[in-house]
Order: sequence, then C-alpha cells, then structure tokens
Amino acid sequence: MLTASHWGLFYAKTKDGRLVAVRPFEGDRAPSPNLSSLVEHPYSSARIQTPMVRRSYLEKGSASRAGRGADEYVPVSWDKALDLAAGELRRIYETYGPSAVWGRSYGWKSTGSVNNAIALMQRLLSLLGGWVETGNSYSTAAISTILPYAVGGKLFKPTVWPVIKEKTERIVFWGCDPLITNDIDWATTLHQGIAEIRKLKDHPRIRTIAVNPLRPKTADVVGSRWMPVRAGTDAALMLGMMYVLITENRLDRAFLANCVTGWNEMEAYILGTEDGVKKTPEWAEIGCGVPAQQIQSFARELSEHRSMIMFGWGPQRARYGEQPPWMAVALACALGQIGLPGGGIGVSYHYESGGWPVGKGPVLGQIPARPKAVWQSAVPWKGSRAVPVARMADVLACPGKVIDWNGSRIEYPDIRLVFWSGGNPFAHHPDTRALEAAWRRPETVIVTDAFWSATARHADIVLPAATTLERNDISPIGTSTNDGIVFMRQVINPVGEARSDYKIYSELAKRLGLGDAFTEGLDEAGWIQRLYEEAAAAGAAQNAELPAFADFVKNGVHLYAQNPAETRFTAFADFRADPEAHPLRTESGKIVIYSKRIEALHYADAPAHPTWIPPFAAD
Ligand SMILES: Nc1nc2c(c(=O)[nH]1)N[C@H]1C(S)=C(S)[C@@H](COP(=O)(O)OP(=O)(O)OC[C@H]3O[C@@H](n4cnc5c(=O)[nH]c(N)nc54)[C@H](O)[C@@H]3O)O[C@H]1N2
Ligand SMILES: Nc1nc2c(c(=O)[nH]1)N[C@H]1C(S)=C(S)[C@@H](COP(=O)(O)OP(=O)(O)OC[C@H]3O[C@@H](n4cnc5c(=O)[nH]c(N)nc54)[C@H](O)[C@@H]3O)O[C@H]1N2
Ligand SMILES: [Mo]
Repeated sequence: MLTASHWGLFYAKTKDGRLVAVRPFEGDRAPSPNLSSLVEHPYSSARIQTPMVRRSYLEKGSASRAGRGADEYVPVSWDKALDLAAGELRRIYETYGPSAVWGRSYGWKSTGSVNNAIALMQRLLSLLGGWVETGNSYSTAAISTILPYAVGGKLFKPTVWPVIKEKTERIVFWGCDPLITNDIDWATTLHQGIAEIRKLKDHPRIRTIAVNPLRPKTADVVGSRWMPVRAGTDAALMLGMMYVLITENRLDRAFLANCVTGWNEMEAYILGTEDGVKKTPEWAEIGCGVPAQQIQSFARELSEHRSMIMFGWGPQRARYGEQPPWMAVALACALGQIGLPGGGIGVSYHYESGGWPVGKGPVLGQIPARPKAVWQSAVPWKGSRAVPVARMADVLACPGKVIDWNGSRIEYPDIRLVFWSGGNPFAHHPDTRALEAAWRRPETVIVTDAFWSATARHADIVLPAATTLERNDISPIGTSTNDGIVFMRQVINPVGEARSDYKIYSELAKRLGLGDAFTEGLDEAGWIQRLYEEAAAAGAAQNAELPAFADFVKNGVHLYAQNPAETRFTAFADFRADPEAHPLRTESGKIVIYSKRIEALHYADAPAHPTWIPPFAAD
C-alpha cells in the first residue's frame, strides 16, 4: 500500500493487521534513512492509548492548574473527554471571547491535507469566532522580516539547479547543511534537492565551501572545504570580505548604481568613515576567528568565479538574526553576480528541494482552516489581533504588555484557553522553564497528539490522535516544487482508542452545535475527493489535466510533467536586465542596503544598514 510521510512516499507491508515493513517509492531520488523507523512508530510505548484527563483537573477544574506537568493522568471515555473539552470551549468563548484563545498550534503535525491537525483545530475555532493570530515562525523569523526590506519578498525563489549545474563555479553552503535538512518536507518529497547536492561531489567544475561553526555532513559527503566561523559572527566575516572587494577594486560599480540603493552608506561603514573602524580582514579575524589571509583569499576566489551563496537559516535563528542574511545580500551585491545565471544568493536550497524546477500542475489545497464564524461573541476583543509567535510564553505570562513589533505597537491579549494539535511547544519554544511557568496561567489546556509529547504531559485534557498510517488522506508532493499528488492509503487500524483528528474535531463540533458547519456534510473520504476535484478543476483551467478520481485512487499517485520555462529560471534576471521595468517591491524598487524605513523605526537593535553587532553585546 502506497502512502506518504514528511520523509517521502513509501509502500507499507502488513501481516495480520500489523505493519511489518516499508519500502521507498521508486520515484524517490534519495530515499530517507529515517523511513525504516516508521515500522516501529505506531507501536511506540509513548502512544497515547485512550483519552486522558489530569487527575486534579478532573476534581477541581482550572483551580488545579499549578499541577500541570506534575499530576498523573486518569483514563476516561471518549464521551467524557469530548464533553469536558466542548464544555470548556463553550465557557471560555462565552465568558472571555475569542481573544482569550491561543489557537496557533504551531507544529509539524503529519502529512495529509484532510487530517491536518492544525487546520482542523483552527477550523473549529474559526466557527467559534476566531483566536489570536500570530506572525513569523520559529523557522525564519529574522530572515523573513528583513528580506522584504532588502529585496521586496520573503524567501524568494532561487535560481534552479539545471542553471547552477551549467554555470556555477563556486557554491558556498553558508550556515546550512542541506543533505540533512532536505530530508523532510512539510508535505512529502521526492528528495530531488539531496540527489542534486550529492552529484556535486563529482562535478568537473563546481567547488564547494561550507561556512559553519560545525563541520556539516554535506561538506563530508560532497567534499567541501570547511571554513569554521564562530557562531553568531558571520556578519564580521562578510564585512572583512567586502573590505577586500572594495579596496581591490573588484566591485561591479554599474550593477551597484543600477540595482542597489544605499551602497554608499554601506561602503562608508566598511571603510570606517562612518564609525572610524576599518572593517579589514584583520579586524574581522578578531570577531569571527577566520584567519585574515583566508578571508582575503575567499573574497578573491568568489569574485573571480561564478559564485552562488546558498544561505541557510541557522545564522538567523539568533539574537540580531536580521544581520547575517542582510549582510549576505550586501556581500552578494559586492560580488555583483545577482541576476546572472548561476551567481548571486539563494536562501532555500537547503529546504524542501528548493531550486528544483516547479512542476506543471495544480496545487492541491487543504481543508479550509478559516471558515466564516458562526458564533458571534458578545465580549469585546481585548489586545491585539496578532502577536509574534515566538513570544508565546511571554503572551501567556503577561496579558496587557505592550511591545514593538516591526513598526507597530501591539498589546498582548489575555489568554485563558490553550488548544494544541500536532505541535510540541515544550520542545520547540526557547526557554522551557519560562514556558513552564507561563503555561500554568491559562485556565484550560487541551492537546491532541498521537504520543505523550512533553506538551501532552502538560495538558489538562489529552485526546489520542491516529497516526497517518491509521487513516486515509491525500497530499501534495513537494511543497516548494509541486511534483504531484499522492493518495495516502490507510495501512493499519488505529492503535488503542486513537481516532483521526477529523473524527475528533467533527465530534467536538457536533457537541457545540456546529457539526454541519464543520463537516459540510462530508466524511474524510468525501473531503479527500472534494480536494482532488477542486485541484482537477484548477488543472483543467491551466492545461494540466488530472486523471479521474477513481483512477487516481487506484494508481495511488499522480506526478506532474516538468514545466520547460521553470528549468531555466534565474532569480533576479529580469530585474538586473532592466530594473526600471521590473522593480522589486522595496522602498526604492531596488535592492536596499540602507533602509530609510528601518531608520525611521529608531530601533536600537535594528540599524539602517547591515551591521556587525557582537553576540550578547546588550548583556
Ligand atoms: N532549540 C531549538 N528549538 C527549535 C528549533 C531549533 O533548531 N532549536 N527549530 C524550530 C523550528 S524551525 C521548528 S519548525 C519547530 C518544530 O517544532 P514542532 O513542529 O512543534 O516539532 P514536532 O516534534 O514536529 O511536533 C509535532 C507534534 O505533532 C504530533 N503529531 C504528528 N502527527 C500528528 C497527527 O496526525 N495528529 C496530531 N494531533 N498530532 C500529530 C507529533 O507527535 C509531535 O508531538 O521547532 C523550533 N524550535
Ligand atoms: N532532517 C531534518 N530536516 C529538517 C528538519 C528536521 O527537524 N530534521 N526541520 C526542517 C525545518 S522545520 C526547518 S525550519 C529547516 C531548518 O533549516 P536550517 O535553519 O538551515 O537548519 P539548522 O540545522 O537549524 O541550521 C543550519 C546550519 O547552521 C549552522 N549554524 C548555526 N549557527 C550558525 C552561525 O552563527 N553561523 C553559521 N555560518 N552557521 C551556523 C548549524 O551548524 C547548521 O549546520 O530544516 C528543515 N529540515
Ligand atoms: Mo521550521
């Protein structure tokens, strides 16, 4: 039976109703070593077998919240657990309104567009009137905030691998380890990115360099030169490189004049006329630990060859995380190859096979998470509508607090109910102790998960979810690459009393009088077919016919053809050729290295041009 996971498509073999073996899909270009673990996954001793309620919550309700994380759990029937959860949802929405509900439910859930645990939970909360929305992510908070100022978009589409293979001479794996991180996809994957990167090992022309405090696996496999840099100091290294490019007259002045605004201010900063400090390679060495001579020869090497900086997200997941990616854009401007085939910078080669040409076909949708509200709250909204996601613990702890957020001032709402499905904040949120303290403030915490995650162990009501192997579903293949659609066939019966998220949320909706609004009269099979038919209609309109639904289900998978135009894509090529005709969506229409918009914010920790700020300078 063919199905799919974050680690790729695979065939599952069962014996006497038990999963006994998995085999990767033949179209997978670099099957994941992690696939084989899926045989043990559903039978883990950490499975939640039945609905559970924290003992003192059962006795004293929210007055017992100090016991979260310490109390034992009592098994209860599904009816009892769902009645409790529905009752709390009703009470919180009626007493405090939707601004008291934390419904972001950040997390990677499992593959599947109907049983998307987060979408289903939010679908129910939307019908109840909404919840506090969030901005940013744990993945790319700093880079996705700064790039719109710098290049007018977030994680812009990179130059494709066929162009790289033809033109590029140097690839820098800067703060990334793509052979590791391309292993998974938000939906599922054919692993083209890993296959392309592995092939670099034997490429006759392309040499690779890894800039990383740790020696990445990619460097070992591909044979990259490793340039260790102190963590958090990439900006200093890049400044030293730009000093070399400027003083050795290696800049493409015409490109800088046509395509960049703010370069003069940047150059003044690098040469020391702004702050009296020349950002020489010797100066950079003190900050970043790379010997000055290496900084010099690295800058020369990149400028003398067609060079692509493949920038990862490790360097930006830190304090002052805006600076390394913005500095990398500045460095790419100084190298002058942005918009040339195989040159410049890309920020998603390490993720979801970024750089693989996008397939020709419709994008399969998911069950809608934001239907129109049915309940209208009489309680006025308190605080801001949205907050930065990584402030979650702070929001729980400090209702009413006012903070600055990328040009706006926001006020934290007063959260009374936390509902989480398909995520594990006790693993993913920074400063777990602060989270644990804040987590005791809301009146009720409900979690659905298949496993006793750390978060499930800090919940009041725990609802056991089925894994992907225990229900039918459908999924797009390749979130960034749009390679096709796969039918995810149920392989085994749910373990214990687990139920699919779709069943869990349909039942909760029914108890709140929202059953029909939630299901729209469809069961899981009905939604799978609806999503497919919607994609088929979109496909017909763009000259990419899908097979009939019955044929698709029988076959299990439908892969899209390549789109020839996509195989020649070079990022920023149009812009470089004619910046007036193809302006970027930035304040100047060009690449912004000195931002008047950022200057106008007057943030002490966000200067108007990329700047070296030593780690923990503020402490
Ligand atoms: N220290 C540190 N922290 C980090 C990061 C880091 O690099 N270092 N990285 C950050 C990043 S980029 C991210 S994206 C986050 C990731 O953080 P998360 O996405 O929260 O991490 P996961 O472990 O994938 O959590 C998914 C949860 O969903 C559950 N689940 C799976 N399938 C289903 C299902 O069908 N139904 C239900 N109800 N539950 C299901 C799983 O059992 C698991 O508990 O972590 C962030 N935090
Ligand atoms: N196998 C696997 N793949 C994944 C995930 C997973 O959990 N497992 N998670 C997925 C998700 S949700 C995301 S957001 C992406 C994350 O993708 P990334 O953020 O790119 O991955 P990380 O491993 O956090 O960091 C990449 C590299 O940055 C390096 N690094 C850290 N600090 C610095 C620094 O200051 N300077 C430099 N130069 N390098 C530094 C690290 O050593 C690491 O090798 O990965 C995705 N892919
Ligand atoms: Mo992430």
